[in-house]
Amino acid sequence: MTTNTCPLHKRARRAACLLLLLLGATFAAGTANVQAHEFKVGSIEIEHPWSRATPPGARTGAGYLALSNAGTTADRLVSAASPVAEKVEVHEMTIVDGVMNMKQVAGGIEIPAGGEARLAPGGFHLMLIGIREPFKQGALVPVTLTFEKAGPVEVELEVGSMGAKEPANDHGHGAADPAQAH
Ligand SMILES: [Cu+2]
Repeated sequence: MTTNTCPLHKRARRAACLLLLLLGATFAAGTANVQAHEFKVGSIEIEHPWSRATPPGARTGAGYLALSNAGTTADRLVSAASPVAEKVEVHEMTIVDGVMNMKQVAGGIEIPAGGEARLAPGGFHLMLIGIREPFKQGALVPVTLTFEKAGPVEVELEVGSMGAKEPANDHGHGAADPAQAH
């Protein structure tokens, strides 16, 4: 289920990446923009890490991202941490008899050799527990991901709207057009 690739989503993502590349070519500072959404460590690539805005007083936030492994051996996302949360756990959401449940994933999430793993609403996610302040739309939340083989890497979760179902990949008018937010 987690290795499925939604073609629509992928197309949107590709369009967003293309847009970022174009922006990068236009502005000298654009490089920083590109790197904010694509991270790499060893043979692992982390694409568009994102989160959702949290209501005032919320104690937890979630993190979503896509992982791909260009290497010839499998790797695992084993842990995560963030300076803005007391701890970060790798969770899986399941629905059992219509009841939504989530639990910590023992042993982390495998990214097969040449394959990918997806942390997305309704499935695997990062759970940031004990967040120090609400996540605001448009903010970047720093998270360190640690892979069994590739080691640690710092990424930033781009905070979307409270009900966002996918990353705010339309960098053309996301923050400038709040009417787009649900
Ligand atoms: Cu969770």
